Amino acid sequence: MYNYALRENAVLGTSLYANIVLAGFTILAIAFWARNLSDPRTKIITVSIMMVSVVSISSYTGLASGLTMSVLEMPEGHLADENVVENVAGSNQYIDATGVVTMWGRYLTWALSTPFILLAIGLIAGSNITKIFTAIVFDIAMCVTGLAAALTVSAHWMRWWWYLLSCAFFIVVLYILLVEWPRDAEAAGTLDIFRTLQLLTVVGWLGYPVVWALGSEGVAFLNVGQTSWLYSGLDIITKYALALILINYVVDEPETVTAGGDYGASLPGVSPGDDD
Ligand code: RET
Repeated sequence: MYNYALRENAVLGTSLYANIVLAGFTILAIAFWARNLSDPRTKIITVSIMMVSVVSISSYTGLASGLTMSVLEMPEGHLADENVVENVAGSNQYIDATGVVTMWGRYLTWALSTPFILLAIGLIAGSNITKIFTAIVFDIAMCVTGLAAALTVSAHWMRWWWYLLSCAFFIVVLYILLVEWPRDAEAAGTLDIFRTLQLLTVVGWLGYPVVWALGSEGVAFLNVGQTSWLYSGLDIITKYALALILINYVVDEPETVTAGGDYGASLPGVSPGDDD
């Protein structure tokens, strides 16, 4: 796997190595920048956003070592077949030409990294545990059904049915990001930073289902290397850029994030223990 997918395909290889370097840099930058924070709420936001890069460096190491990618025999007529032949030129002794390289480790590790993004944004917005929990569980459901879409080989329609399910769960996450959390952030006084994080997240995250559909696992308009670079590019925006912007804010204005006595509540007058 490692031999033909990475050694023979520089585009694919660099899409992974670039992220290992950036994730490492982001972890160190966060540790350095946030070293003087003392408030527990700012610290949990910091650890949460640092975990995104911790998962990411492990995830990309898994892909780069060949551990979490496989060649799957797609259902009859999958359009990526040609691309695969092109990708394994010179080393096709390793592979059946109808197989498609599937980086299933990505979908698996998104289930572990994206919840931390939502936890950090939800806490910045001063939202309550109900909404944060809802966003996170539907996000995990989205990633796991995305994994199922990528790994299903029994029929094309089955792959796309998983894809649709995943999109349905994604809509719940988008609803919370677009409708619920802005109200909470306004009440908490963090609307300015929330708007920036919301824009990066909503626009960035919408790119993933588009790349899946156009990529080597969907209609195969893009080959494996192009698909992987697009995911890696989106990861750079939605993880590292977002983390650095968020930490910069938390370090500059820890008192806004602390949100006073209403800690975690989203409605005026509701006590934190009285979560609806
Ligand atoms: C899939 C395919 C099925 C339909 C949908 C998807 C959405 C994926 C998203 C991923 C976000 C990943 C991030 C990773 C950073 O670590 C699984 C591609 C809706 C939104 C932000």
